[in-house]
Amino acid sequence: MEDRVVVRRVGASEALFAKAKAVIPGGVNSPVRAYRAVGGVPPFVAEACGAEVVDADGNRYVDYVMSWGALIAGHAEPSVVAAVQAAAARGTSFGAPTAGEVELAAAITRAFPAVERVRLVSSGTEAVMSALRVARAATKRDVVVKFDGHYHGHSDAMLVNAGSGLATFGVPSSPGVPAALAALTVTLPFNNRDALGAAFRERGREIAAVIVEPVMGNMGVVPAEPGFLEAVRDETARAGAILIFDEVITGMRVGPGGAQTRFGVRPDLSCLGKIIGGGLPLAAFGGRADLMGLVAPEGPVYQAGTLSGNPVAVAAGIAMMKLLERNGVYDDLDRRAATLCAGVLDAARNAGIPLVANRVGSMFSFFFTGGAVRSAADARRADAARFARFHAGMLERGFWLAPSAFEAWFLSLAHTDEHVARTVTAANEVFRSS
Ligand code: KE4
Repeated sequence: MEDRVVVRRVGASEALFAKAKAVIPGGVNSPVRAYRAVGGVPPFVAEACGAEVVDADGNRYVDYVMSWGALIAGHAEPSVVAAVQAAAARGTSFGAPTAGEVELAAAITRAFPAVERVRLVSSGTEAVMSALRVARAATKRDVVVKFDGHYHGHSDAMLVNAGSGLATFGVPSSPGVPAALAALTVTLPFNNRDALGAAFRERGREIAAVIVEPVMGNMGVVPAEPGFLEAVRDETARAGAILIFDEVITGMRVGPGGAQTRFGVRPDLSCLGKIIGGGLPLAAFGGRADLMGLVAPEGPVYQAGTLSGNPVAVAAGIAMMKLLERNGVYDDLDRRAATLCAGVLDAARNAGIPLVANRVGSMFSFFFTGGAVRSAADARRADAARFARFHAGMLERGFWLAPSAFEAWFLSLAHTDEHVARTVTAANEVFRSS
């Protein structure tokens, strides 16, 4: 079978990128979008519908980024668009409480039993920053623990790399983060119960919180090993530290109640985002009523936001949560994701290319490596150059993948069996030609 000759026009995106770089740092409003990890000019999106995006040159792609996981129902989902249009026509922001915020907060507490009360914010970063502040206030401790490769937004306390030893304090991973602040963040290897135990033996009484992506999605997908989340839960409970699940990706992605429901581990606080905002700027932090009672104006922990609970974003979130209450939604997503992963793995095996897939529900990623990927260190050993070639080949064939080996693929309810079959066929062509 001859490979299809693909000629992708890029002139409009190239011109837009040149203009953008004159007025926006790197030409983008979030770094990963600049395609620096894979090379080439980032296509500028003109529009999207369902599972497909169209770029400024008119090229059409099947989308597996789906706004970094937010669009589990697909682009421009009709009920979400209608809700947004109706809300906007009633006014776009009031800076005052609205009935919609109460409805969305109630829907979130129904979906996540550990979230007894919730505060709506505008980004995952803001949700994490606020949850950490609550945990530090509640425990009167300063040290927070995160895991290597886990990403929790760009607040200073979270832009920290591992220190020299496993349980030593961190070093800034970005200029502008004070060393004194980074020193309050301990970074541990994920899925390593020995390192976890050592950190709590050495510093347990200083630890305010452990924050974890219950399924790591920011080094590619790396699930927690069986028993690891339970071990984190036990260590934090024993030390009087707060367990924070960062479910900005996994919340409503890996099941109707997120990872905490899927895996049966109850965090003290949860951070949510992406899906619960239906693709608009909305996120949330919530959890135990006693902890959330510390949040102003009820308690002394200050947290605020001009656009928090924005009525247009809330309308999108309500429509999305209603849509995900439909029966069988997750079974379809999981089945299609499993079919896609199996097909791509078969194609790689037939081409003699070492490839590993990690998947939880409809979030998954492929690593160009022969061995298991159980940690960020394992993920870093994968062949990123080969991923970049794969990314370019798929883009040329009309498939929109995250421009980094360290991101997840996301399926949506708008992806069909035909989209999946075409994706496997394209992967087969790319593997055979690279
Ligand atoms: P935002 O501030 O970007 O809304 O959320 C930060 C965040 C928090 N927690 C987790 C687990 C996250 O994955 C994120 C953001 N995810 C990235 C993609 N992996 C957003 C994409 C980007 O940074 O452009």
